[in-house]
Amino acid sequence: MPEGLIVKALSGYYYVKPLASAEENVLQCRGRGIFKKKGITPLVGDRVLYTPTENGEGTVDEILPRVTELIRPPMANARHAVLLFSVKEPDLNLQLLDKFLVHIEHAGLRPLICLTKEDLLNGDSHGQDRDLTRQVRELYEKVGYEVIVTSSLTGAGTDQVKERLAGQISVFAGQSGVGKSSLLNAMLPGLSLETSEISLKLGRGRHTTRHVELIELDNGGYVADTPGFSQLDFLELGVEELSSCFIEFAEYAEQCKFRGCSHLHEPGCQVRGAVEEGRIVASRYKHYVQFYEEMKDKKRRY
Ligand SMILES: Nc1nc2c(ncn2[C@@H]2O[C@H](COP(=O)(O)OP(=O)(O)OP(=O)(O)O)[C@@H](O)[C@H]2O)c(=O)[nH]1
Ligand SMILES: [Mg+2]
Ligand SMILES: [Zn+2]
Repeated sequence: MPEGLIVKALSGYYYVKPLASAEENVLQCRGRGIFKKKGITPLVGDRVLYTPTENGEGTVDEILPRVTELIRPPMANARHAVLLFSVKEPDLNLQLLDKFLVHIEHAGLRPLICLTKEDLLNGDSHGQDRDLTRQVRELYEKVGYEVIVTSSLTGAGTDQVKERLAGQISVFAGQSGVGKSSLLNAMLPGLSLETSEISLKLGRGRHTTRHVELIELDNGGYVADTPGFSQLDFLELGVEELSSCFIEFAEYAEQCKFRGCSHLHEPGCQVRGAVEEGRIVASRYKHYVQFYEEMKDKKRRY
């Protein structure tokens, strides 16, 4: 049975790209009946074995083991998550950035942070926005993440992002209007994903990009452009797992006086000590506490 990659899932069909030869076209497939019975859903990003059928379509017969799995957007085998946040329009939202990072760490993907629309800083005569952008970049680099500042208009940083995506499946995530589709268009000449003005988006209250689809880059990478989400919740994440998703807490958490320290009130908490000494950034710790309370709240309600 030939092997393929699901690049799109829509209305009960899976679009499978044959992996044996680069020339073959994407094949429209149904999933085998047994999947439904067993409650298995093939996902975009799945490597599958398929059988071509007489009518020019095919069936997905087997799903190969997954390396990673995301619930929202529903996709498998993504290695990198590119988190896009615009320096302006919409304004940077660090709480949301930290929330994305928690989810990405939990799912086992490698985050890459992109601060988009760098060109908008040029109109900033006092340099305040530019300073803020620099501070944010330094903040997250200190935590241990890679940060790339980009502009789809000038092309700044776009090659650098593209290089990171070579040979792997990645997912683009970020609020509606931060420029996910625009950055992909800038990285791939000839691609023309639909984009739209933020004012239109807000007016319609919906996203321009509406389904998950893998886009093939010319360097062996595949990227899923996703509908931007502005809200995430923590249902699938246990509150006791939260602190390990703040990667810079680890070295201090090991030395907390109590095992299973929540880093909120316990005496001898080294994480809180590190915050006080400025070794852990205050905004990160503040968001940790907010998320912790949010999760506790939810538990009580459900
Ligand atoms: N100045 C400037 N504007 C940009 C840049 N990138 C995107 N935009 C504009 O920002 C708006 C939103 O861009 P999109 O690419 O549609 O944003 P998106 O993140 O794909 O949005 P959704 O698909 O709704 O999630 C459009 O008007 C773009 O022209 C940039 O680098 N600089
Ligand atoms: Mg889009
Ligand atoms: Zn602690």
